[in-house]
Amino acid sequence: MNRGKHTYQEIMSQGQAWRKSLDAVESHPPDFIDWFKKPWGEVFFIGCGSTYYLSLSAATIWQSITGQSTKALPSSELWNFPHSILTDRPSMLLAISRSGETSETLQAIRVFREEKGDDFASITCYKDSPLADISSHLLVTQNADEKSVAQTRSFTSMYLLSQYAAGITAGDRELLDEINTLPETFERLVADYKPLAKELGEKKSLDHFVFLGSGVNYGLACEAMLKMKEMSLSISEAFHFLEFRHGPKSMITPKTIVIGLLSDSARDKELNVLSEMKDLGATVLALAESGEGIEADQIIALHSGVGELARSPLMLPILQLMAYYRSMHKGLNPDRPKNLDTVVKIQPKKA
Ligand code: F1P
Repeated sequence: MNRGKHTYQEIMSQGQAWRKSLDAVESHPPDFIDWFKKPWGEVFFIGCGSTYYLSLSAATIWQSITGQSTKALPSSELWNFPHSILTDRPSMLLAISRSGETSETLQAIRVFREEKGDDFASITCYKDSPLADISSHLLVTQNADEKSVAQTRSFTSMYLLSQYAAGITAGDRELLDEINTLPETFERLVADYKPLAKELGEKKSLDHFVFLGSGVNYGLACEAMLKMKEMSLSISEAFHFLEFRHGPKSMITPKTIVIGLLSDSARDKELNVLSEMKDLGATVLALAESGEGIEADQIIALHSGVGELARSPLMLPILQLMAYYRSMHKGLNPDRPKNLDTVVKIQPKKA
């Protein structure tokens, strides 16, 4: 058995997948840009698991640069509680799904269409899927489909397309130019920090992984937490940076590693949290644009040269690798995590 072969290949090919997806949308821009630009009263991003976490970060970017009021929700919330979510304001829905087959996402779209009509768009990795079939406004990644259960290159490629969609909607050429530099930065980052991902992933003395992020980085902290759980069956949690002080820090032991995805906007406050956790005995890993002024056990300096919204996909690859190496070191198969399926399909109850 070639344990972990697919996961490793999918993580390492992310830069190429990003390049292909960006080149494809830039050479054939979607014909519904004007529809994106309508004066929506509310924009909703939905997804499940990884794609819900993607939605959290994508919604932050969308609102920050388009100015449209934007929320992210698990698909199941919109499906089951539409009246506590939808209002009479003109609303656009953006559904994200790697497979394009997840029942909750398809059901949420059905409910949205019943309540609000056909103003929805989708981002997926599969152009031949039930989601793609019903979506007249569709963005599809290139070379980002996966054999593994846990999303890696599919996540970041769909996330890049959401950044692209926000950029064209806002007419923000700077953001579009910035995301175009990410594939190259990815290659450098992985070359520089793969050994650190292996070292930390294989550290037997760690048994509790805490991922902290705020603003655009919160959804990414959640996704890193999910990767560690799915691939390596380790106790992992994610919190908004400053929320960690409000109770969860009581769980810190010498076996805890606190991994901080630092923003620019709240950097000083986030650094204070990391110092405090270090004083409480945790190992601290910081990911930031630069390592200047950071006191941590280890630092991953992105040196992307772009703004915090554009650079955010770069937070993930080294953390995905850390989860991969931990899984391999524990003798598990990261391609096929325990108890999980690639797609969750809810079967109707038999009468
Ligand atoms: C979402 C998802 C994944 C998870 C698992 C089950 O699927 O929840 O995040 O890792 O594989 O499916 P999708 O709607 O994005 O295809």
